[in-house]
Amino acid sequence: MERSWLEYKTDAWVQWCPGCGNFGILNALHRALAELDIPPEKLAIVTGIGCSGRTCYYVKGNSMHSVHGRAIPAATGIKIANPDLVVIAEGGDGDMLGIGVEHFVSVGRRNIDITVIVHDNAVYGLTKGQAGPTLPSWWRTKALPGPNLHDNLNPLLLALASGYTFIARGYAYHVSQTKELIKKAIEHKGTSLVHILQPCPTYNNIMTKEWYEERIYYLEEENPDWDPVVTSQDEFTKKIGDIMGKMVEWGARIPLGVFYVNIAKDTFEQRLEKVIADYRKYPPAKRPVHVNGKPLIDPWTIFADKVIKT
Ligand SMILES: Cc1ncc(C[n+]2csc(CCOP(=O)(O)OP(=O)(O)O)c2C)c(N)n1
Ligand code: SF4
Ligand SMILES: [Mg+2]
Repeated sequence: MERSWLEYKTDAWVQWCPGCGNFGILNALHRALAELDIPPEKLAIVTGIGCSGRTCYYVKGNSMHSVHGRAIPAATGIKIANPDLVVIAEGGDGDMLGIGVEHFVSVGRRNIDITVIVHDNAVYGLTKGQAGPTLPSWWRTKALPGPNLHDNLNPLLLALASGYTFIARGYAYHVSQTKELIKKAIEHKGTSLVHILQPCPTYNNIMTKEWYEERIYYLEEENPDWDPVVTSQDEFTKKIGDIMGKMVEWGARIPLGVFYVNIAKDTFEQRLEKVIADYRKYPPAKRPVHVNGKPLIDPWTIFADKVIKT
């Protein structure tokens, strides 16, 4: 029997402003999990801090509300400890691309099989609308005392340079298209990014629903031959110019869809298997710690040389 997305909904009161793009992202995630038939007990969702960070309370599964910018390292630890789980790290533009940007970069070098979802409203919503790392320079959203003096970074290019092997962009109010992107990202073996443009009607009075909807288009609709899949270094060299060309397109027109998929790289789990023979069978979370109640390891022997003898 097919699962209903309602199985992933919790009873928690959703504390977002009316009209917030986060509602669309949450619904897309619920529907993606249902369509992929992921049992809640097989899901681990880790969020950062921010309005977007509250998502972990609204999705049924194993969840962790981590520290600001630290969803990715927590998700990495969970995935390495138990590679049978579907692991999602989720947070805002400030969380993932500001305070947590070093983790956003480092996870790409590992190509660990987790999905990173960024809710990008270009502001720090929870703390009342300061400029986020994706707000263009000289723009002044309504809570700023003056124009933004920082340049904006490009999350897609940063992910590509960091080694992510799946990179997509969606739009929060297009629930079914965003659901499809999240499904593809979860199914991909390796580190995947779904960057989601998310209107914040309370603090971002420039990048509104109307503003986005005048600009967005889907790559495969305009380019029926669009093929973002790379299976070898040669194919990477051939295709990367077009892929990066689409990644930098931003302004009058903003492309959405899957930009890049690399299936030629080992995941971190595969790399671990090469050095730890029984890693798949006994990952850290499944290693036996006792036989008939008798610990296999005596903790006192581990710490023996640390114990101060009096
Ligand atoms: C270490 C630390 N520094 C600062 C804060 C304050 N803080 C909470 S959320 C946030 C930014 C949220 O912005 P974003 O990640 O874009 O999420 P949004 O609220 O827009 O979804 C900040 C600076 C914090 N909680 N912890
Ligand atoms: S402040 Fe913005 S991002 Fe936060 S809940 Fe309200 S509309 Fe959404
Ligand atoms: Mg934000």
